[in-house]
Amino acid sequence: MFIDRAIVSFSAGDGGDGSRSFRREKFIPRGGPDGGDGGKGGDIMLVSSPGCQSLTDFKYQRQFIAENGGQGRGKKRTGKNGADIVLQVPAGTVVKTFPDEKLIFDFDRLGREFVLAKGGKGGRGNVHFKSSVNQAPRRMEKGEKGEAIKVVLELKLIAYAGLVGLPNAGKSTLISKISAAKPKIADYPFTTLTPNLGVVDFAKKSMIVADIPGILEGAHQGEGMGLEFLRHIERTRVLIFIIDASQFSALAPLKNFQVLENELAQYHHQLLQKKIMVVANKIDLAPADRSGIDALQNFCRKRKIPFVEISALKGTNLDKMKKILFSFHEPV
Ligand SMILES: Nc1nc2c(ncn2[C@@H]2O[C@H](COP(=O)(O)OP(=O)(O)OP(=O)(O)O)[C@@H](O)[C@H]2O)c(=O)[nH]1
Ligand SMILES: [Mg+2]
Repeated sequence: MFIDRAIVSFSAGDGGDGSRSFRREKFIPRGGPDGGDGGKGGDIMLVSSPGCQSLTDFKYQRQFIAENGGQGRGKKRTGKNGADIVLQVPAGTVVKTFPDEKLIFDFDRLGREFVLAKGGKGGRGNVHFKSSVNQAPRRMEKGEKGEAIKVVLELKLIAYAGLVGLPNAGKSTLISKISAAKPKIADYPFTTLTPNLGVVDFAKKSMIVADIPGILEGAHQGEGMGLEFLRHIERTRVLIFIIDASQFSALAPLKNFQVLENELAQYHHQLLQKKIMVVANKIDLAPADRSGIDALQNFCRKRKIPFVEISALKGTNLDKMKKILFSFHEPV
């Protein structure tokens, strides 16, 4: 199962209380204060690590509580520090506040660490409070409370390119032909419900391409699958627009492109600052009158957008398409 979102509570450990204690030794009848400090509460830390690919673990455990610090004790003994909890998340995870979803931290690459909830400091024992006027202080401090926070963890796929298209355009068919991914393909809209990633190889290079659910007009307002899926292409460098150019398409190719472009712009205008290419698919079923396809091609030429006609089903022009795609490629 592909899990890309989880709501989780984290509570760091409380600091241990400082101790109130006085020396009691045989030959020291009125011993001074010797209460030690409380230990620190355990922190909760997240780390983006290569071993972790999804947020599945957080689906089964939605609450994490770190250990409290131990109490200080007599003879100036400090309480034990509570153990930290270190949790792994995949690179591409963002942490947001719950429920207003403000960004707290972005694990934009491997090896990043973030202390999500800090353990409370231990309280000081009475040994610290001795003064010239108070030789036998009864004062000690309580340990601080550990931080507690409820957050949204969200995994954004880090694919190099994302396939965007209306439902049924042939996105899943395409990724199944250019990579080893085996997504569900069917002749009805919204076959794809969660993104599929595929590794595409070409000329000894490879890149990750994401097949996402189809985008409908009104998607940015929550139509169809709503915003759920647009999230997944926020991080790609390239957007591949898949346009159904067959005679059975309900929309003219250029109109089709404009609907998609408009939805992306409404969702987040920066999406359109990515590099894009346009792929007219199902060319094996192109209408006899090619004027609709030509209109899209001319439009792309004017805007200097690479354009290619393919048949994902028949495998036509897939190398040509990959060649264009890899011409965008730069090391990441
Ligand atoms: N003739 C023809 N049919 C195609 C081509 N590409 C895809 N199809 C068919 O179009 C239908 C939809 O294909 P999918 O790959 O599931 O489309 P999708 O864009 O992933 O659809 P959603 O996941 O629902 O958004 C299937 O019946 C495919 O066989 C093509 O190049 N030519
Ligand atoms: Mg699909």
